[in-house]
Amino acid sequence: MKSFSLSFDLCFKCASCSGVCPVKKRMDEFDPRKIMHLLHLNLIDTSMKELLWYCAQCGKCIPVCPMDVKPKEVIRFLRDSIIEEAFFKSNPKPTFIWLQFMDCTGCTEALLRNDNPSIRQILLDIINLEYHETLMAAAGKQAEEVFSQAIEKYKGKYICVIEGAIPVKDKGIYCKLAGKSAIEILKKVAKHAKLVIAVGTCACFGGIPAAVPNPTGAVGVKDVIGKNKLINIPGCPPNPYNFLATIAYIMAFNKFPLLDDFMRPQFAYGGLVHDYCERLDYYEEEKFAETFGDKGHRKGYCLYKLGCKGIITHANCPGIKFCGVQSWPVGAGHPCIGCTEPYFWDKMTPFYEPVKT
Ligand code: FSX
Ligand code: SF4
Ligand code: F3S
Repeated sequence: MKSFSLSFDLCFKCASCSGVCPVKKRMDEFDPRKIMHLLHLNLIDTSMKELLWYCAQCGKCIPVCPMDVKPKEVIRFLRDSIIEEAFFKSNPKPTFIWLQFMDCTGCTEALLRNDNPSIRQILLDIINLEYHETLMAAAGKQAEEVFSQAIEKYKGKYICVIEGAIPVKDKGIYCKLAGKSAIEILKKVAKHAKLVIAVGTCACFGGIPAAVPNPTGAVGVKDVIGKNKLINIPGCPPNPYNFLATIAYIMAFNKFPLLDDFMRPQFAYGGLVHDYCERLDYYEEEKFAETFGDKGHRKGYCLYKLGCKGIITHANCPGIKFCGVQSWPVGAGHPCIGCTEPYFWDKMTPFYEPVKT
């Protein structure tokens, strides 16, 4: 905290940061200059703390600050401190029941690779994970017993996480566990949950299993249980940071974050990938990579002509990046394929052709 006190103390409120901030352009109440000012005055209240979640961490504020304050880092530090307190001081720990239906397990794989907190900290210090088919040792009858007992013991108190789509065609026969359809299981577990989180675009909107011609009638969680107590965290796979930041928000402020029309937390999915992208200047200068491996591609030019869908995709990938590797699809040289949007497999294809704007 000390080194950051020094940096925000230097702010003389020139508002250069607020002038370039893409989040401020979208929502006036998010104002980095004001946050630095209130910090200086030691006047950060709860509503200001909630606003910290909205910083997309794009870093556009850093080069424009004449005093080298780095508002992005100050905000990240404050937000991480609130998250840490919410996670490590919660007693009892929140209980999770995690189910997988039609999926590739990439959502779980992404969470396993999270850093800060690591999966070890998540499992041992932060949550009480009662049931997760990929992570638990139990199988068969033993697993079924654990599942039923967990629902009974934590009735009305557990958080249910759903990964993967639910096939509803032909009475749901295309995905069954222990003789029961995914539809039946989802309805039962959601009924007694205090909150349902759909992780991954498959669970949110049907994702890849729902791609045309959708032979199994795959849908997302909302189409089976409705919107009540549901939050969607899409992405294929989703960024584990957005999943954990949503849980931390609920624990810290005892309410849901604001959601958009697709039940996605606005703090994570309110802005466009394009607006936060580090290649935006090249887009505006019309400097494009024309083919993979050409001079423009090697120089890090904009990937629009290679099919990038960042212009129509809502997500915070450029700033938050993934799992401690400090990279993301465009950062690694690949166009965004729009994986956080409903029906991306149909709507965003052909993936390697420019989107019509
Ligand atoms: Fe779907 Fe999750 Fe894509 Fe895979 O399990 S969101 S196919 S990365 O991982 O459900
Ligand atoms: Fe936008 Fe994609 Fe170009 Fe980035 S690479 S500026 S997201 S079109
Ligand atoms: Fe997905 Fe595009 Fe982010 S492909 S991971 S939304 S950059």
